[in-house]
Amino acid sequence: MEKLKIAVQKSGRLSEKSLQLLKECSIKLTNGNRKLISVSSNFPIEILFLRDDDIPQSIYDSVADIGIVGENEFVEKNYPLKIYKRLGFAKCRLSIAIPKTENFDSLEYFQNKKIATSYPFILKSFLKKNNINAEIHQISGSVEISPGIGLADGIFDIVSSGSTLISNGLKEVEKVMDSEAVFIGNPNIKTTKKEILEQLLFRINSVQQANSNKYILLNVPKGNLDEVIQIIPGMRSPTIMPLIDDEWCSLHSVVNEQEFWEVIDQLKSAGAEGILVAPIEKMIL
Ligand code: PRT
Ligand code: ZN
Repeated sequence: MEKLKIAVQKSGRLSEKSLQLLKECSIKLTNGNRKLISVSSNFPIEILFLRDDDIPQSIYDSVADIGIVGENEFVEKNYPLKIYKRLGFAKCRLSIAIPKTENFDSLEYFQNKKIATSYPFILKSFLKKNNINAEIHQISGSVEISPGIGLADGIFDIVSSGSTLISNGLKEVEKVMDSEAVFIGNPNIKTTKKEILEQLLFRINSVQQANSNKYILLNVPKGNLDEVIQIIPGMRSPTIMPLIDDEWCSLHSVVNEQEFWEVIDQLKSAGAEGILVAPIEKMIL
């Protein structure tokens, strides 16, 4: 039977979350110790473990059909591939930073300066768009030390908390792009594989929906029911169950994680008691 080949980072910041996502999609992988290839025993996919830098090309060369990479890597490599899904983890940004003692007014600062980076393509496009004529010095690791050792005037690199910049005496002066893990693939996957991909994307959507929502149960005085239903309408409408005390009833619904604390406060003010909140494993709309 045909299998969809998925390239996943072998080891690094994306690996664990990528495998966890597949697990949450109820996909069982046999070879857990991450050799080169792992096959699923209950879903028609094969996982190829690669360095993240190699994932876009492996898809372009049809070694894999789809893969999980940081958006930065996808944009940098610039292959004609497609983002099938944004995955919401490994969030970071790509920024330009300079020594903290320097004064910075505008991008003009970089005219005829030297910037070190591992992302020359993204930087070049950004500088061109802003009419800045700077020299790009491409290096593959420890970019943040280049200004300190006189190799460059500034750097263009991934920033997450910002602590690497601080510990190297640098300050972030321009954010160029945001990045997160993305599911990329060949835009022209053949039909049989496309069907598997669609099933997989359906599962990922259910997992993402479930992760961003909570199941909520609460007791409400019957007289306040209308008010409470306004606060949590539920997916279609909430479930109401009788309680032995017939002045009260129990209401079951779903709330979005983002609105969660605000909703809880409103429910308490509307007389709700005994509020229970539980995680949802899968959610199919
Ligand atoms: O071995 P392989 O080539 O597969 O891995 P890698 O070392 O190239 O990549 P890896 O595992 O470090 O990162 C994979 C992807 O995770 C990146 O392409 C980004 O999309 C994403 N990501 C998210 C990050 C970070 N956050 C991050 N903080 N990638 C790198 N960093 C580094 C950054 O380079 C800098 O040195 O962490 C430092 C900055 O962190 P802060 O918190 O100090 O700002
Ligand atoms: Zn890499």
